[in-house]
Amino acid sequence: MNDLASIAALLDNAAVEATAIPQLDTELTIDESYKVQKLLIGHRTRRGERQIGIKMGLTSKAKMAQVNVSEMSWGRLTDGMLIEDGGSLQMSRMVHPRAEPEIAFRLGRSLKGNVTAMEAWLAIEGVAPAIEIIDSRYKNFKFRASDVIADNSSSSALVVGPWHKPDIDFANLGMVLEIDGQPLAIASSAAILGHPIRSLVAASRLMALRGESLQVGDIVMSGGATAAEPLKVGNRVRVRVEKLGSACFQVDP
Ligand code: OOG
Ligand code: MG
Repeated sequence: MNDLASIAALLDNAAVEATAIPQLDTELTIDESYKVQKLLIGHRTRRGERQIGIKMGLTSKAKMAQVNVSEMSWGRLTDGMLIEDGGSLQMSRMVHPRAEPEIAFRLGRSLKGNVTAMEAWLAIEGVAPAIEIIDSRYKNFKFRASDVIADNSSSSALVVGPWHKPDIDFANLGMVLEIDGQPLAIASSAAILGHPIRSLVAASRLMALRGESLQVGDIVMSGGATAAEPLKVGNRVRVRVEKLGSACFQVDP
């Protein structure tokens, strides 16, 4: 199947029905994959969701190794994906969700194309500890770079903790992902491309390749610092980030 609109409809349906589909049978080009992603988000916006920013994918070695894909990518976030800090994720709406510890940025200025790390830093209005819940629509999280980009880079939900001014040095902060009080994944924010600011620089550059840019107020998730952990009903999930505090949610049926 290479009709991009049908692939988008298939992926949207898999997300709505919370049922996994096999990896796409044809390998799309990266350009086609981002076109599918855009069509896919169109299904969500027609249902009343609003885009609130983007998430970067595969910005750490641990993440690349876990899914065996080493091409950095991005996906779109909507208000329908937001879970309030301390809130709940509904398992019945998920296929096989996993949580990963991230650093989130909120922009006070727009960013477009190739920018320096300093320009990216000056655009940040807030930095926060965050958890991304990814939920690949593909069976067993098995995908190529093109498949996962078409599937909106596995975007499913996000929880953002307290916002801080960007004058906190976030280059090398300890990050812990806890499930039911157990620290399961531990890393430094430096695991994100050596410095999380590079993820924001890359976001601006990669979006420009698709004719898009970051707007004032956008949230950018910088990517998981560790491998993602699978979730079960009843789990209480928390990320703690040195100096930035924590964010948490629980998994309801
Ligand atoms: C792809 C999405 C990767 C991240 O933070 O690296 C991602 C996946 O692992 O399913 O969200
Ligand atoms: Mg992520």
